[in-house]
Amino acid sequence: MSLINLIEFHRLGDDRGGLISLEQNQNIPFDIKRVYYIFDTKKDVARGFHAHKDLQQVAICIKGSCRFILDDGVHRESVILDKPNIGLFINSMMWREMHDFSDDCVLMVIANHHYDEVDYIRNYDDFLGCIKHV
Ligand code: T46
Repeated sequence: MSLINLIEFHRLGDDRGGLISLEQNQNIPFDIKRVYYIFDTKKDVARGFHAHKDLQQVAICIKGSCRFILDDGVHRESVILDKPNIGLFINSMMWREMHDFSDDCVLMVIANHHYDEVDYIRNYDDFLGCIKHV
């Protein structure tokens, strides 16, 4: 089974412009507790390099593009996000890296919990250790 789980959002725009609506437990598959966005990124500076013990998220590149790597400790897959109507579902216990940000990238992330540093696993070996104990 692929690690890349994409959600296609219905486009509600018309000849005045684009419009996409995100609703909890409708096209976003969880209760929405937090939204954050990453911008003013640098092309050669990668981000992420962590997993979350419990957090589920949907990442949407609402402008520009970036590349995600997802890694479940066994398989590693890559996907380019470059469409505002496509969301990448990122489950808990999934190592993620973000690379190749375009200059104009705006990456919006919807999360099912408030920010909690305790939920992060920021060391890859620790992540592998946790996977083995699941
Ligand atoms: C993720 C990927 C896709 C907060 O205080 N509140 C927040 O809601 C977030 C997301 C971050 N922060 C703080 C924690 C760090 O001191 O902002 C700083 C930068 O966060 P971090 O280095 O974790 O950022 P990224 O871009 O590596 O990862 C982020 C999310 O943190 C993470 O959950 O899955 O985007």
